[in-house]
Amino acid sequence: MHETHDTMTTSPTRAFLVEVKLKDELQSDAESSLEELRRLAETAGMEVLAEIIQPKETPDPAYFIGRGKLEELEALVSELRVEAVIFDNDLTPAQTRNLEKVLDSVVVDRTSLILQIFAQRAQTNAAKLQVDLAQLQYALPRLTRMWTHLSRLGTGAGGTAGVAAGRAGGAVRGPGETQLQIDRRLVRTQISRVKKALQKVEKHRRVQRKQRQEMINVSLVGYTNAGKSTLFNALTSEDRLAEDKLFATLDPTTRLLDLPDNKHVLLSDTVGFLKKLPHHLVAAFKATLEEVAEADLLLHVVDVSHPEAESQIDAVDEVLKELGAFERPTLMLFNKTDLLEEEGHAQLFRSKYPDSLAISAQNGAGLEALKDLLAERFSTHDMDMSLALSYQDGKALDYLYKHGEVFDTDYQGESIRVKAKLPQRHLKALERLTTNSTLSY
Ligand SMILES: Nc1nc2c(ncn2[C@@H]2O[C@H](COP(=O)(O)OP(=O)(O)OP(=O)(O)O)[C@@H](O)[C@H]2O)c(=O)[nH]1
Ligand SMILES: [Mg+2]
Repeated sequence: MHETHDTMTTSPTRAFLVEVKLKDELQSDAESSLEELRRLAETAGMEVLAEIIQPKETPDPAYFIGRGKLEELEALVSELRVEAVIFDNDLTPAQTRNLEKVLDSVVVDRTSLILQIFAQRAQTNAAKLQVDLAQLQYALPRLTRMWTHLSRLGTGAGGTAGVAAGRAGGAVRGPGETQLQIDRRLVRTQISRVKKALQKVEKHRRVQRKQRQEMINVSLVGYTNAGKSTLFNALTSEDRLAEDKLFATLDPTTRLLDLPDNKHVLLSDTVGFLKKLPHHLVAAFKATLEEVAEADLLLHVVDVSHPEAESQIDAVDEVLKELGAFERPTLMLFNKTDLLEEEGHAQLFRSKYPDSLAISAQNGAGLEALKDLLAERFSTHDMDMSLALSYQDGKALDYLYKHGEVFDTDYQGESIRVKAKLPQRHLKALERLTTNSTLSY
């Protein structure tokens, strides 16, 4: 008995992948999207037995896939003893249910697969809360649609699909509707509870970030599996989880990075991005990705050996836009150059992005050049200035001593003449402290 249980939990779910290539989609895009779905399924711990692509003008309203193809699929699913059929396309709850009935298997779409992986991988309280929020928000409209669907069938919905089927329903305020209202209220209450808990986490992070604001902040961003954590480890001698799986990293981590000339910056490793990343998930992760929106510099890591490198860059840019971080200064890092057969390949990418470097996080190529570049970039951040400082703004002088270099002070009647140098990122704070003084650069 015990043994059976063990095998059941350790043997991976037997999965079958399906992609419906709609009329505007290129065959090559469909193929690479399916390949990514395979990696997602494997990341979720499944074993992918087979896959099919069906070209189809428009989706079938009831099953998404065409009826003929569905019959084929049904035979394969039973022959291969498939436990989960995964669609690369987003399915409506009704389509999911219809398919499950015909195929006698669990049916999952891309969005819920991604949510599932995030749920499996969330380690910290913050990540768990964010995934919870995304899952609840994903569920809420589905409850509504399920109700619409069931009420149209004239059954009293029992909250979960299929329950209470056959009961007389369809009344404006029938028992089914009440149940649905209860379900929705429960989900909404849970959403606001999770949001409150998240606000606390955010507050804590904000305090941490404030402490870090005195430093230069650099964030690693990029497509999942591009090599961000490997680079983070190589640069900071950290031992972060880096593995050949999608979404190895969910929580941002920040470490001090030593640069030449005794300079230091803070480096953050963040969650990887993906094409068609569920909107709820991006929204939920916005809080922990504030480092990205506020970074002094983004290091956009690209797996330049990947055939889809170009479109992965675009996908990352899309998410950055959604996070309000697209306008941040960005250095492109073309990684995994050790895997390239032709050197010219990385050069081609570099010529498109002048602000870029070719590196290999694995064998260390280009990392010294990267550190030099960062040191150089941030050394030009100091601003020379002279001030006629009013005595009321005495705090500004303390601030200059603390964060910059004061060359000269001359105490005069009404004010103090000060010559100083201050890193650019402190200028705003200084300006707030010098409302009664004259500041010139
Ligand atoms: N050959 C080669 N492999 C690399 C290089 N950098 C990273 N890898 C490999 O690529 C895989 C993904 O690396 P990670 O560092 O986990 O990637 P990531 O961008 O942090 O991924 P997520 O956290 O999932 O978004 C691992 O198997 C690494 O060993 C490189 O320069 N060359
Ligand atoms: Mg990572």
